[in-house]
Amino acid sequence: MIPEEVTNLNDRDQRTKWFLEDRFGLFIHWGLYAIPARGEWVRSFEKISNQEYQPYFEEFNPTHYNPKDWAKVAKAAGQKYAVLTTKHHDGFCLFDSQLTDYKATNTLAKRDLVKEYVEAFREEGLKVGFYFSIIDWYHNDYPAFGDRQHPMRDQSDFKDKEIDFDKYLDYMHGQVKELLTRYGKIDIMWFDFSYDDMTGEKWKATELVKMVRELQPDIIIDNRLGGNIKSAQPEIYAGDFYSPEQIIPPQGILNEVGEQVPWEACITLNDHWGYHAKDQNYKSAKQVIRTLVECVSKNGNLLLNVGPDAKGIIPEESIEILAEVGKWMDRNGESIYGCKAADLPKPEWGRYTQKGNTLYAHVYDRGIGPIYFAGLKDRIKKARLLADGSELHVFTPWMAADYSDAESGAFITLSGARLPDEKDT
Ligand code: JFZ
Repeated sequence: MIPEEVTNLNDRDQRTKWFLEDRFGLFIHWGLYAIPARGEWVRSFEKISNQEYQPYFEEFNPTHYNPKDWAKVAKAAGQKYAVLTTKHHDGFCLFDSQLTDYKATNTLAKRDLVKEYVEAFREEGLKVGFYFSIIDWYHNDYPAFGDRQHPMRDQSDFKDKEIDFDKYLDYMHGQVKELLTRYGKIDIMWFDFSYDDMTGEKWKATELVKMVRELQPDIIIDNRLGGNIKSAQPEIYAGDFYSPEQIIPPQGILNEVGEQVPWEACITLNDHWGYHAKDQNYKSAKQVIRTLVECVSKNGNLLLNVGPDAKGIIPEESIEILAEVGKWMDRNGESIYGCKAADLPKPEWGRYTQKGNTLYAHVYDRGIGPIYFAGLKDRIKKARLLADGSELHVFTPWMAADYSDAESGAFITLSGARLPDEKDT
């Protein structure tokens, strides 16, 4: 019998099955902060008071918001799910919450932007996730951060103020209930985030997660409510997947008894989550593809971020990168979807992913041609170039006995194959 307050890992395996097959999703950071255009932390970093932030609320008017376009971009990139910031740390709600006036409905947008997002992405056949900040710089009963280098909000908003944190928790739980009752089936709940002693039961996390599971039995939840997802008996609020940020865990994620923990790396395309007008430090499509391959080669997912601008448009640079990634996915997606780590050491020339008996070799360093497959002598039935299905020659050189591990290895020759230019792959 598994105690009620502990995650049943078999249930978690069931819940995360689709997620670990889909492998690639779109993260969308969008809110009032798109107007100052210096990233979603601008309020905190620049110590902007509620009053000084207010004009952004008053002018917010995303005339070009058309989530059908976003969904098409994601779909063409080969992404299978998306996660949208329904509320970020600044407290502004893209949805029509009945618990606050600080919401899109009361801006010039005059409507529930989350609803349109859900409908558009569903229509393209993508799974739908909600990012929801448990930190709230706007709510009167949310505590200030103390003397941090980056205070969560301007301390002047707080002078001599008593807060009633339970009131905030009611509000926060109430909004989660709204999000999970009004938009049909929701696939991912992405809470963000616990810090210091603000973690776990401080959020009444057991109660919160029980409600979430009651409302959406199949939903998967990230690990940012706290708890220890790597425990052999994780708290029920420890979540279904680990959420490394801007890094790829070098060995994937195992729990303390050596079992795989589902994980998803979230990564920005430039150096900000929210729209930043001047940040041009974009990753190339090639880097993104390699990042995705690396995640899958370590049993993880990639949630790749875009930050639409104040009009609701995804930056052109991001769209171009995603389109390029999509071209690769179109021919090579088979080596991503439903794939996992191979039970072989990482090869010198690149990475492996694997699905059943099929091994996918992602070759980054072609050397002079023949690629060596350690340990696979007599185990390779045939070899094909995934991009065009053409035949590749498998061989063991006649002087194989001269190589130290020649007994166990095989070569596949790439000469004659129609390969992309090496600098593009
Ligand atoms: C959080 C947010 O603050 C950020 O704006 C963005 O939404 C990102 C996806 O998530 O950033 C974090 C959260 C947690 C840690 C670091 C950055 N952490 O625990 O180290």
